[in-house]
Amino acid sequence: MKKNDAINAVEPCLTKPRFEHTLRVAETAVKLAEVHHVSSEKAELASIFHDYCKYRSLDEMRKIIETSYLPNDLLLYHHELWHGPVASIKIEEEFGITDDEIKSAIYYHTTGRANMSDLELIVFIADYIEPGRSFPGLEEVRNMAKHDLIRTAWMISRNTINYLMEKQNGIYPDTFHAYNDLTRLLHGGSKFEK
Ligand code: DGI
Ligand code: FE
Ligand code: FE
Repeated sequence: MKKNDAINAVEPCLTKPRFEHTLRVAETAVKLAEVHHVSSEKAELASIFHDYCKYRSLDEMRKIIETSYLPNDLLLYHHELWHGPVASIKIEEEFGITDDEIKSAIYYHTTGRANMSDLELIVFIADYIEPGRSFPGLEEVRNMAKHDLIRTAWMISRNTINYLMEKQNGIYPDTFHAYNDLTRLLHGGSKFEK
């Protein structure tokens, strides 16, 4: 699917600020893809669709989770976690996007998971560091993204878990799996367990 067709498909489904966020994520992801030698076409398409289902009704998303291969345990957690997995299904159904790398970068953009591909890392990171975001500590994460995708994703995972715990929110298992896996990659298995 061409970039402009994707943008035109997504725009009517999003609010203006969310659409602008989407364009900034795509731009950020393309830059990261170039630096880290990942397909910038895939990074761009995955980013354009990453929040495609953000405003689907909860009933529609619930039904899709119940009747597709998506794991039902998503329903036990905050509905904020549903839009990525649901979008990975919808883009295939509606636009014939079957590329598993693109689909899983969209699927896991909110939580991450263990064993993330470079494309998954890039969309996960771009969503967090795009230039419209601003909060303490973000500059450090932005600078790291130019050099080290693993360390950057680890910082994001750590920040997200800290934030969720502070708010006394539930934490989806993949969010922890991402953090643990990235910690092992950074520090090695044995050290991690000490
Ligand atoms: O869709 P965006 O707003 O661009 O960003 P996103 O899809 O990364 O995340 C949406 C929210 O989901 C964000 O506030 C953090 C939250 N989140 C991430 N992991 C978890 C989570 N919320 C819960 N309850 N549990 C998680 O594991
Ligand atoms: Fe999102
Ligand atoms: Fe987003």
